Amino acid sequence: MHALTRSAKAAPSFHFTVAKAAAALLLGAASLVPFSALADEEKVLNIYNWSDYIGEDTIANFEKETGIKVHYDTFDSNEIVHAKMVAGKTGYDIIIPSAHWARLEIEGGLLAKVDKSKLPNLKNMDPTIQAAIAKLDPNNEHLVNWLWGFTTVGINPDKVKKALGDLPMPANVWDLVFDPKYVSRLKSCGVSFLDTPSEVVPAAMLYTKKDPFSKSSADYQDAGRVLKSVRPYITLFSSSGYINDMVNGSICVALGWSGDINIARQRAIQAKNGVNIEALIPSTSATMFFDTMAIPADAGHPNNAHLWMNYIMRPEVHAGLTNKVFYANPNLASLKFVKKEVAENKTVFLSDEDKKRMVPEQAVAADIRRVVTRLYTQFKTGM
Ligand code: N2P
Repeated sequence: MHALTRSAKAAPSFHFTVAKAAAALLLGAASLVPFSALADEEKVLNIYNWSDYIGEDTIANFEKETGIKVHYDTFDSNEIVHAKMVAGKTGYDIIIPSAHWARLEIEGGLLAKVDKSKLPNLKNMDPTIQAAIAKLDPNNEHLVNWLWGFTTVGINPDKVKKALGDLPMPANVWDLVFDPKYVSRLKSCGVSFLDTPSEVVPAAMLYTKKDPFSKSSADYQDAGRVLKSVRPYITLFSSSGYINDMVNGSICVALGWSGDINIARQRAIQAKNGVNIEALIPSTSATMFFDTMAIPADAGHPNNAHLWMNYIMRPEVHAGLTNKVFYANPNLASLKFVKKEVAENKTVFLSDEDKKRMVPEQAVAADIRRVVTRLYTQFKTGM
């Protein structure tokens, strides 16, 4: 629905630009007019981002400064963005998929290369993170990191301890969501799983000590068994609403994303409702994601998209994202603008030691994506 609205809005600007280019050609002036001048864009920018994933005044400040009107839509899984990108004509100028999904879009020719001459603030980016993303986007030609984090378990420790009774907290936090011994007890206080195959299945793969992005379909069988064994105890599938469900106490355990769980924690603190929430760092392993800004190849406002990317990479703007949503940013120069309690939160900026145990998310080919989706659907529908 959103995409349709957006396409309809974006269409005139595209035709406008084409019409201008055609007029310039007719005048025989094309060779004299640089493309950037031809692409004198209407002051609009269409952004498609994850929900709960932006700073307090990130958009308002950009609009004020540039006079560009931002249209902002949200999603809560890579699968949704990818399906829209494959269908084409999304109408978006900036999308923010995880790098491993963006990789598939790069391979499909669906993303434009960034013009680095328009992105001087790239100098602020952490070379280690740039290098990690370059494994999926050689030379960082298409993607600019927005934020990064990891998939993990969030708990309400008071409710969890009460529900577990005589069973002590497990050493491996993943037992709380993948071992029926624990999950069956936690059902009474509410257990939530992310509603997305590409996050839940790799977590279950790690639990069975398999490569979470294995290319061999046989490797997925154990994960399927684990998921099936806990299905009766899951009370909610959610990739965004679970934040508030943690805050209001209707779930006590979530397989979720690090920052989202910290957002829930912050909201409960602000609400002073007596609900404690903790993001856990698995002592075993977890998948780690890099969500990245990218410009669809058919974007109607690529200049505005570059202005946005460069704006985000300003130290205080990037810090503003982290301060609000508790995901780490890749901007070394921003760290002095990150609030002390956020900078010191080890579930936001992981220690090097914790980071070493995490597995960066990888792109998998279509046949494996089908295996993952089938397995997840069977799990969710209880087949
Ligand atoms: C934002 C969740 C983004 C993390 N709510 C998943 N890439």
